[in-house]
Amino acid sequence: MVNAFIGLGSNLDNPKAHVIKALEELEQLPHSQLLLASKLYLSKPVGPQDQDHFINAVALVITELEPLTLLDELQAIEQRHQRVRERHWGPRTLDLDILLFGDQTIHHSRLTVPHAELPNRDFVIGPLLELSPNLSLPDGTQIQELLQSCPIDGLISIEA
Ligand code: ROI
Repeated sequence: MVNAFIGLGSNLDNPKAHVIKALEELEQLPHSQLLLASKLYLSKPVGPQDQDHFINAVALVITELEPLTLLDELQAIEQRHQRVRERHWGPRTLDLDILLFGDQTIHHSRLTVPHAELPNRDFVIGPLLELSPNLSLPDGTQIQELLQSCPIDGLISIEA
């Protein structure tokens, strides 16, 4: 059994509803249990600025699935949300990212863990710290330390 942190994000078609529904779908993952879900956060878009703010959250799942099987399951959930990706770093109905998979480092054509952008994204670091203030990356970096190079900027926790 491995603890996996999963990032959720949406900025299209009632983003809050997409994220809440996705959290419910994470509860149904096979051979897995949803342990914790962060609050929902309103965040400024990273990438092109001519798009709406995002709703972001992070979930902690304990799973028996292999990382690529978990990825398949997450992509199936994205598909059910009719994920559209019109342009690189553009708006999306639902993004589900494996941020951390236990203390594993994974370099695969389909999957990089820890998520390559984790250290640069306050909308991931904030909810991770909410769920697990003493969390560290496989290389030993404390998530707390990431705030020095990636301060929280305009991340607002909202009522679900
Ligand atoms: N920006 C924010 N704030 N939240 C996201 O989830 C998010 N996801 C993305 C891009 C387009 C890079 N920007 C984002 O994929």
